[in-house]
Amino acid sequence: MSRQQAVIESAAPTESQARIWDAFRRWGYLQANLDPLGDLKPVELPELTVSGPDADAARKIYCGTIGVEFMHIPDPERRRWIEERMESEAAPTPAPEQKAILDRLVRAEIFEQVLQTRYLGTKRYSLEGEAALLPLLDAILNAASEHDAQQAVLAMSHRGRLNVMVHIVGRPAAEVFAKFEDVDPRSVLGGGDVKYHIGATGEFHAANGRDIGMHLASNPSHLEAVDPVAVGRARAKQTRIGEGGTQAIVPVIMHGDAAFAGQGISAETLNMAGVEGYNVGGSVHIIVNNLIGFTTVPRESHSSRFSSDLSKRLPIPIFHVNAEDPEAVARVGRIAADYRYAFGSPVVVDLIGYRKHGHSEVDDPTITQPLRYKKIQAHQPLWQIYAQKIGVDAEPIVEKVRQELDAAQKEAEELEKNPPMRKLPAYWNPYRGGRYNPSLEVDTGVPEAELMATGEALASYPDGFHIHPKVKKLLEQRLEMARGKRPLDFGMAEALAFGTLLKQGTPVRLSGQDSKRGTFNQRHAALIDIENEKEFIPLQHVAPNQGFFEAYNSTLSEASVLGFEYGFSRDYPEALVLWEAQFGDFANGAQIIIDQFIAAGEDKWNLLSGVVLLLPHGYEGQGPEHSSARIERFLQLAARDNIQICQPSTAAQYFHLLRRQAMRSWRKPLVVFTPKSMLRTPASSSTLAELSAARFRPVIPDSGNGTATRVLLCTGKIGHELEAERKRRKDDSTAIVFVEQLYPFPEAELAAEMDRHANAREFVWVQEEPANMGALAFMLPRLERLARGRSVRSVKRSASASPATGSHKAHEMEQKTLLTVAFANPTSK
Ligand SMILES: Cc1ncc(C[n+]2csc(CCOP(=O)(O)OP(=O)(O)O)c2C)c(N)n1
Repeated sequence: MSRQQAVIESAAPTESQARIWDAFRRWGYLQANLDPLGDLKPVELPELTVSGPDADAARKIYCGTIGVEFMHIPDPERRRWIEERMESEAAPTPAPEQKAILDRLVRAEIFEQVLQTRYLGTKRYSLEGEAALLPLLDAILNAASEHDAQQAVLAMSHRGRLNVMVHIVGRPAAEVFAKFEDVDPRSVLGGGDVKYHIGATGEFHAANGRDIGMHLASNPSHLEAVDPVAVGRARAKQTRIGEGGTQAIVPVIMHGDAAFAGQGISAETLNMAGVEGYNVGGSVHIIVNNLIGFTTVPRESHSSRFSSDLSKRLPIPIFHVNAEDPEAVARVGRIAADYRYAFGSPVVVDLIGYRKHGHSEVDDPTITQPLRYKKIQAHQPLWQIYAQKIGVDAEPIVEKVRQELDAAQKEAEELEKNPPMRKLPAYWNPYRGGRYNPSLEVDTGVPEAELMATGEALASYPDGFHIHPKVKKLLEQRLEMARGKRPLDFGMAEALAFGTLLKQGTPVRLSGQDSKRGTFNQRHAALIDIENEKEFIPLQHVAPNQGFFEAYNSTLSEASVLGFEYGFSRDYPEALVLWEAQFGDFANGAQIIIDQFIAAGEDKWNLLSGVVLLLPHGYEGQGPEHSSARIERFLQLAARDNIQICQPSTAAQYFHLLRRQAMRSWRKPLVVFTPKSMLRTPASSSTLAELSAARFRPVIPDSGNGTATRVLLCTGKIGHELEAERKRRKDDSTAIVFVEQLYPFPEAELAAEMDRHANAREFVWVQEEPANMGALAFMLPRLERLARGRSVRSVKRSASASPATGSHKAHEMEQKTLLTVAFANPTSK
């Protein structure tokens, strides 16, 4: 019998009783006893100033050390579920469980103390003050195991990370100590990462005797950036499993209170939770809430009482719990995990404790929070408080843990190198990273008959499907393309690249804003029945045993969606995973993901990804914000073959580039500057023969016989405009060379083409972008090297603070001048 029922003797509560219970369910959390140090004062509420047996019972439940926010959830079944769990008598914690909790609390704190004594003056971002995180994770993972969880994808920032690595992920303490010893600095010269950012894998031994595989994601310092990455990884792992995937794989994401409230990417990631393409059956969020961020107090960190408030935008529960009541913490952990499994919903646990030391251990917090730290310094560690409460002498446990850690430290000194804390899953075995070499290349051409058959499938839809007349026309044109009766455009080339890869068994996943149709009306991956809006996706019907094809319109976010797709690619190396920006310049909303994961992930963590970024780029007079995907920024990130940066100028080149990305064993992020106007220009269209020819060409040589006296070099759409201008001028002394792959720099191919033009007196880099943008700064020194003393010039727009003019007419004048200057010939008199 629930407490509520015990109090309310009649079967149906009276109206006033119902009102009392409703008030406590709704507002009780505002008076709950959540802060161990008492700085978070209860809110005075007239609704709760009631007395009587119902009020007493409700107050005990909703204003104790657990405060739950759930009355904003519209679904009555979910509210009832929480009421029942909250209002049923909490069984007393059995003695063995109490012992287990105590053991965890001791381990959490003694581990930190040992690190503190041994490695004085190094940063470790202690968990002290939030030691209850360990029993919380225990409870969540134990409950998840009851629901058949096989793996958990964990993400967290610096705070308590080393502790979690050892006590939850299951890495030996000796490995963590070895990182502090930093025994072999030469092995990581110029690379690697600090110990509180690297990932780890291991096993969590659940109370029911089963193991859960642990994957703690590597993350950068940039707080919360790892959130969507972890969720994307979980989704990939779930996709691998198929049915039952969301049961088997549970994401658990830990946050700092300041970061959770302040970083937009937390909100963006939560917003994806219920959206089909990104749903993971609910992630478990834990705010490790020490009521401080570095030196900043909550009232300076967020505009609301709780850092968790942004999660109220979703219909999901938030459990606040006082970190100094470990039994309540464990109870919340169980309820939260069960809720996730019952409804496939995210849950938030706000674990409110304190931070024992400064932001790091070398920081003095008494300068900025003198009063709070006076309290903290006088405060007993949780294991002592809890041991007294349950009447157990903890000293023998402390002694045992100290001995174990002593032994681990001796072991660490003997470890020769920093050991890897992570083992990659077997599905990574066929793939490699590192430096490029030409032996990695594979043929990507597809026989014409095969292209035709695939094209036929792509233009088909079921009988009775009511197709939109414009789409019908497009499909008819595609059919003509497939039959060799019409040149192939970029849209068809992409569909054929996907279709032929799918037939080979390669899965394809594409997401981005409006990516199903395509921003420029060019893709139409999903056909929509005009009578019932049902979808038909031809790429899901190209062959019986094909790879899966998924295309999703994403939420209007760059950072979280790219982070998610990067994460997905990390756990699905055999799939072609693409993220598309609406226009290329919007990619800067995802700059943290690009800088910290995509460009630097291999260097820092030795983790590979083959994620593809499709970034529409090109100067077409659409204004400052729809012209540039910022080629210059990607080139600045390029080093040691970490990424590929390409701009295919024809449909066939795009086809080969996409297939190459999936078919080579080399897993490297690929940045593609994709076309807008070029989507449909005849100059960039291709023939079936070009799609069946062997490979992507990093450099497209000039079509002439090598007698030109000037060579214009360029990338992308401007090359077609230069060719048209050359034709108009009937100029036969100028060669035009397309650099299709900017990075890794195609040195051999470009050198061969430049050398072939033995009569050339000058080489001119021509770009649409202003002088401070585009590939200019990257190309010039390289061209100078390859020109062997011959002149190298450049033609570009004047340096500019914004990428392009807002006036279409001004754009046209500039473009015309660009072409005129490109053909002006100062060296021939
Ligand atoms: C995006 C970003 N901005 C700034 C920082 C610098 N920084 C590191 S920790 C920290 C405070 C974090 O506070 P909180 O999220 O409450 O976690 P806590 O350290 O208290 O556990 C800041 C500002 C960062 N790492 N990332």
